[in-house]
Amino acid sequence: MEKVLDQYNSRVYKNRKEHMVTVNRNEKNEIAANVRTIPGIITQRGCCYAGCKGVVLGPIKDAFIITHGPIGCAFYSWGTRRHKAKKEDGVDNYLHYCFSTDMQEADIVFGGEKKLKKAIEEAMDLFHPSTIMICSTCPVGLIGDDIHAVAKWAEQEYKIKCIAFSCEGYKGVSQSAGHHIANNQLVRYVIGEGDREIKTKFAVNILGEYNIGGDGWETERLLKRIGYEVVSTFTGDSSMDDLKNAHKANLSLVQCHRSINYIAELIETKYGIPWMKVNFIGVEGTIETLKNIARYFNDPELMARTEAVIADELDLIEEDMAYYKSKLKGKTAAIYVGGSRAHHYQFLLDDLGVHTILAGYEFGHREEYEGREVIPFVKPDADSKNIESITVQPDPEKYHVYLSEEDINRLKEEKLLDYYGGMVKDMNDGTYMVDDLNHFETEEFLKLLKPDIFFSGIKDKFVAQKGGTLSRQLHSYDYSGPYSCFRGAVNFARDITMGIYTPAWSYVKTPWKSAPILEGTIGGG
Ligand code: CFM
Ligand code: HCA
Repeated sequence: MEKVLDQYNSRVYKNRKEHMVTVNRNEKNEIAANVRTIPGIITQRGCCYAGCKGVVLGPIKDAFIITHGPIGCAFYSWGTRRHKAKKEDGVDNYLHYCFSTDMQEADIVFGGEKKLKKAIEEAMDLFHPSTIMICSTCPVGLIGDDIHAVAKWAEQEYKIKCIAFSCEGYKGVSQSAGHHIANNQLVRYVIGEGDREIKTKFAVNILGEYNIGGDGWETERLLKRIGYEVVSTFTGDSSMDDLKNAHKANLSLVQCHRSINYIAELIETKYGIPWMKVNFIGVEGTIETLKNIARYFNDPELMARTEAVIADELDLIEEDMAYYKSKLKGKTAAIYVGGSRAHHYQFLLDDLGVHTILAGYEFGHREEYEGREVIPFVKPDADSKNIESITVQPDPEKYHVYLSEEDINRLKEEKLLDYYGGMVKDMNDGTYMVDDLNHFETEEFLKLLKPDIFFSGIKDKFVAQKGGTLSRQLHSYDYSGPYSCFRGAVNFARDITMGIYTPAWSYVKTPWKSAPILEGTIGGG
């Protein structure tokens, strides 16, 4: 770490040092996170608009989203995230479209509301959507267009739902602010409006699952196989009608905590529906999650069905997983992604014998690294008076994590009972956590640590590969997926085995490894 930091001037050194931790599980592992990136540093982070429009709202298939602003923001958030959606009878699907007001200089000077209204008129003429969402980009906030007034006008004029999101890119320090804005509006204007009939007593919402590469479909298939009813998924392959009915579920399952914790907590406060942190990435992680959910409902038949489905799904993948593990065991990985996958994917890598030596989030908050302080308590089973599960939660009203006795004992033994939820408890001593890893640090850490694979995104993938390190995108899964649950684990294992064993790496001869970098002069005609 010092070798990387030493190359900075003293101010940057001081700042960046606080974002780096060498894991020592006997200590607190405090890390600076969710704070502003120093201007001039090439960060991988995105903006508030990306978090709101791109991440949370983007996957809702029948929401007609208008990006209000100059064309760039709409264009660069068009179709890159691979949140998939199926055609559904009677439900519009706008996912392949990209709508924008394409503001010009005159709109910036004289105001863009007229153009926004015109865009809505055009949308109504051509597509007749029942929901329009308006998302602001930076200039809209700067010139003060009142998108909320325009939304009200559209609702009256066309008798549709129109929701405005003031998610100007500059708000906050990353995508994270945009998640919050999207979550608030969905709770305020969408959830609670439906009156769908719920057929089972095991009705769940899947929150923080955006169906990247089909992950949500795989999770839903598994849950339905066991006997759960999935009321809504926020927001992968979702329709407005699904989201409107979220308050009808018995339990919310939270896959990506970072982007959706606000909705989980607000649904709990407003409708009394508890939520539980889950993880469907990794074989062991999925098994533990399925058992935890069954424990929550505390129904013997559901429990038996869970065990049976786990056994069957395992049976189907065991041979493949063993083969890939034999190819991957002992390899090392570095992971740098948004706000949850840098943790979740460590479970899947563990299943394959791959050690994670460096991990970091673009915009995770401190609790995603350090975990939350928890107060353990035993939840007695009301019916049988048996102690069925042990609940660990920092705030009994808000945070529900159901753990087995085995888990509790392990946590006790490892002196980790005081913290729950962050990635640090799942990392080994001597590995590194680096927050908001920038381009310079990426190259330096890759040179020093030489992981066999670097999981990241589009902005740094090719820099890594040109330097001879395999890189797979953990945002979009390149062109692959699903990676969730049991079958997804095999897809993932296959993809990284192919990547590591491709003969291409023997042909990568970076010039700087054999000769000094060319020097020359610029100019002179
Ligand atoms: Fe949650 Fe996500 Fe992630 Fe995220 Fe994202 Fe994404 Fe991500 Mo890219 S919601 S925090 S804002 S799991 S878009 S589907 S891959 S950075 S780790
Ligand atoms: C975003 C979206 C992103 C970007 C991925 C990447 C995604 O942050 O705005 O940088 O490769 O998953 O599509 O995180």
